[in-house]
Amino acid sequence: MDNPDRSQRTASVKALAREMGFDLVGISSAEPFTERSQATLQRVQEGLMDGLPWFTKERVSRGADPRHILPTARSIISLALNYHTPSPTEGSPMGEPLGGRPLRGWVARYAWGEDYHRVFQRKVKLFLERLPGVAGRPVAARWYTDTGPLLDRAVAERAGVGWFGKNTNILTSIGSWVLLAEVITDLELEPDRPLKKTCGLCRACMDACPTGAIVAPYVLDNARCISYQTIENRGAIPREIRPLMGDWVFGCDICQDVCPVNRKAQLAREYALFARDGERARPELLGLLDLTEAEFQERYRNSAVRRTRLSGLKRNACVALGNIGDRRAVPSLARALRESRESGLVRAHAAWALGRLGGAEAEAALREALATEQDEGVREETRLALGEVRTAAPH
Ligand code: B12
Ligand code: SF4
Ligand code: SF4
Repeated sequence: MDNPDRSQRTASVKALAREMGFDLVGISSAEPFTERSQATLQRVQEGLMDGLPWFTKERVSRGADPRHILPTARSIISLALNYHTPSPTEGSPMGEPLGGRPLRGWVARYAWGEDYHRVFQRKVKLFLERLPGVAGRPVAARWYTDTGPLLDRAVAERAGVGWFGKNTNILTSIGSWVLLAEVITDLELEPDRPLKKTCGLCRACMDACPTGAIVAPYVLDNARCISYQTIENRGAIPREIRPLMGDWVFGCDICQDVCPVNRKAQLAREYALFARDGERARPELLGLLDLTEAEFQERYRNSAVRRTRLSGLKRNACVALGNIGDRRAVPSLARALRESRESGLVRAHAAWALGRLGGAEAEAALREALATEQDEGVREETRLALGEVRTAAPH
């Protein structure tokens, strides 16, 4: 039977969430997420989450039951924030005109503006300050976005915010360009029903993924995903993955770009998530190779891009330059191979890119490096690159 108090309270909580600027809001019960947690534990067991040492079975088990986190939990408020901001290549007023000249990479859309963790933090803080007023009593609450033990997507699914796509993202009525957060509370709220939508026969994302990371519908092999390799991997990118990465230097949006659900995706309203300039979305790659630590810290001060660190970003820029295949990059890559003393990771990937680009100048740089390089890993990459440099087609 309907409970008018509960209905009224739920409507007020949802209205408050919308007032705070959240694009979608739904309510889930605080019952354990048994099915989705078991699927996740199985993925961990099968090695599909390998490379994420913090993503442990204990973490999944803790997140499986919201009452492990808040013993008095009754409901979870699932919140979504639209980050479908215009691409600078689509004529955004903020985007500089992108001619064919500079060599540029791509940053995934979610990282174009201010770090979304910070944006959520500001908004949820206000929401929590006003929640007791709406509820008519003090409220016990814990909230997370991304970094908590809860499965953000499983919460959104149960709260009817969206449904799982085969690319494992949550798709919604306004597109899949949404970031998720949730507030676990001791408030009794009226749960929403999960949506009945599915991908149907579509498999566009699976066919478009360049690395074959979506190994089956709803199953991602983390280690094959460009997003993992460019953001989370702290070491060398496997040689067989590098040529498949195109010009992505932070994250990857291909499986969302091709998704038909996004053809009608609404544009974001949250200004903090917009790219301040074209460089945020399409950084100039030779410039990235020359960044100092201080410049990196300054430029990405409030950005999610910091997560990959300077050496990771330079590593990714080397791979992108190797894939773009324009020999104007050779002098900068040669300099990175010679002068990136602090990072064997950058030198190794610069060697790889030089091998891909080929030509006399690239070969000379590789030979010079082999004569002086001390790090055995970099020496091996340099030797392999020299083997390729002779066969690389001129551009
Ligand atoms: C680890 C992680 C990653 C890893 C691993 C991805 C992965 N497989 O989970 C890496 C670094 C690769 C990654 C990449 C990205 N991520 Co991420 N990531 C996470 C994190 C921290 C945990 C995800 C998790 O629990 N994975 C465990 C696996 C097993 O879950 P899963 O793949 O979703 O599998 C589920 C479904 O398959 C479902 N399922 C299983 N069988 C079946 C069968 C059917 C029929 C159905 C319907 C469903 C279903 O159950 C599983 C468990 O819930 C979450 C934040 C959080 N705390 O939840 C963000 C999160 C998932 N990431 C997010 C984003 C934005 C991204 C990227 C788009 C970023 C980018 N542009 O580069 C990519 C997308 C890649 C992709 N195709 O998924 C958002 C997703 C928002 C959304 N709309 O879905 C989240 C929720 C962060 C946030 N708070 O907004 N991510
Ligand atoms: S983010 Fe890119 S690499 Fe990862 S599954 Fe999607 S298309 Fe594949
Ligand atoms: S591209 Fe097709 S299969 Fe993949 S998530 Fe979108 S609708 Fe589903």
